[in-house]
Amino acid sequence: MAAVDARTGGMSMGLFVVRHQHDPERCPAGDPDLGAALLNHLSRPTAKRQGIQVKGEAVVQGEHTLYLILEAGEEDGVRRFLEPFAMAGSVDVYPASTCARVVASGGCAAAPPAVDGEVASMDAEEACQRAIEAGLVVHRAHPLNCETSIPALLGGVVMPNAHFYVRNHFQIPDLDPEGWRLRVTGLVERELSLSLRDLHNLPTQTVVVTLECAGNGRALLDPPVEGERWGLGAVSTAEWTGVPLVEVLDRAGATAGATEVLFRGADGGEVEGRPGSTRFERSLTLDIARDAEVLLAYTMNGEALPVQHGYPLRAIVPGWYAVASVKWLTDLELIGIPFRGHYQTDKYLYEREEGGRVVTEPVTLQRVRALITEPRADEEVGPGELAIRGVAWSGTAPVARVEASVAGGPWLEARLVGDRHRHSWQWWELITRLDCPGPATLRARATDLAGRIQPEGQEWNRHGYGNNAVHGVDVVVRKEGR
Ligand SMILES: Nc1nc2c(c(=O)[nH]1)N[C@H]1C(S)=C(S)[C@@H](COP(=O)(O)O)O[C@H]1N2
Ligand SMILES: [Mo]
Repeated sequence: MAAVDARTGGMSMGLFVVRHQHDPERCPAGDPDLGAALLNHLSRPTAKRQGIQVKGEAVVQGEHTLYLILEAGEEDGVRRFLEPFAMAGSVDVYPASTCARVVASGGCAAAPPAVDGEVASMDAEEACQRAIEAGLVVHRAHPLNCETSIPALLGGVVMPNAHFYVRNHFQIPDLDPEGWRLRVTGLVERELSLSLRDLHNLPTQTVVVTLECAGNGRALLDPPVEGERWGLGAVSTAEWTGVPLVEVLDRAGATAGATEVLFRGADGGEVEGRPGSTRFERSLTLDIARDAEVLLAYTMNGEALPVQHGYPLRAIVPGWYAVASVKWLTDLELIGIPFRGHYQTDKYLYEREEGGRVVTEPVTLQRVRALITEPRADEEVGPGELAIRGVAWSGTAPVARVEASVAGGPWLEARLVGDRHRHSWQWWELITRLDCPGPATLRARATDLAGRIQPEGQEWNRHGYGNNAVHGVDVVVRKEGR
């Protein structure tokens, strides 16, 4: 029996590897008519009519052996489709999977992290497969964590949703939009329970905001630190639409004792050092939440928020490291004491030693940073004119200046390109020259209007947050006339 996928209402498709072998004396490919008939039988439209998708086929040279990769609803259908091959020789059918699915289904020893309570979770294998197909660099399949590849940053103002980096602490919850509500509780005059439709009927706002994971650049730290091994692609920009948080807060009415708003996600599970199950939760003081113009977003780049980015609703906290932008929101709770949850006080702190003492400071605004997206690392360039391009952003203040340096030369001011959005990265370019053949390093650094500038070297901290050291890209200059 074919399985019916509850979510799509359609048939769930399985992957099969097929091996067909025949006697060299009875090779059907040697008979022009039979060969042509088999080719036609394998044609994609013919296969499709039988509910089969041919994903790949190859003949092992000199072995009279054919391998097929097929997608189909059921094994019996595959066997029926292969009858012409069965008449010519043997047919073996193997139910199969993809590498992404095997890894994501827990090929690794660890049990999959739980989703809190009775919340259904999205098919982890599917999420991972999609990320790979979109060209994201997967760091962990379960829960899914993947970054944007730097070359993919090239071009547009925003990142297409499929290329936007994904950072999850738990399994992706799959929330039913019908039953879903945003509850507003705690120190409020009126408790609220808002459906998606209620939210759609509230005033809307659209903003272009860059999200960056506080761990972006962690993999470059020396000595290495624990945590997801992010290169420099745990950053992306999108246009978000939703309801300003203040609209909801004003309707609920904060009572006199309320000082913070707690954002609770639907996802959760076990975390080290905390009993029971922990939800993904973060708070902001009410003052900061109002000043930062927090958005409750349900649209990303004009599309419904994708599941992995927080469907049906997420917070967007402009300018802050993205840990503050809680996905899969279920509750806003107004509280009167500082929140001390795991992701607020155990993690997301800059922690370093100063004079034999451990000092900590919470991770808040994105530090100023420029990335070079063009040329790419190890690319062959020139000699002659050279265009260096990239993005730059800062949570503290708008980007004032980007400078680039070529092969150890002086800092040259780059041109800022395109529209300015307060909380979006800024494109920049510098047209210069690079004439001397051989290896060369390109570097770029940004300064913001608050006068903050990127450090030359890393500022190491125990969890590897906020590493905004100057980005360098090594290229090779070709010899003249090649
Ligand atoms: N509910 C929930 N919200 C979350 C997280 C999470 O694991 N669960 N991860 C946070 C972190 S650390 C980052 S960097 C961003 C990533 O957002 P994205 O996956 O849409 O890129 O979501 C934030 N919001
Ligand atoms: Mo993050």
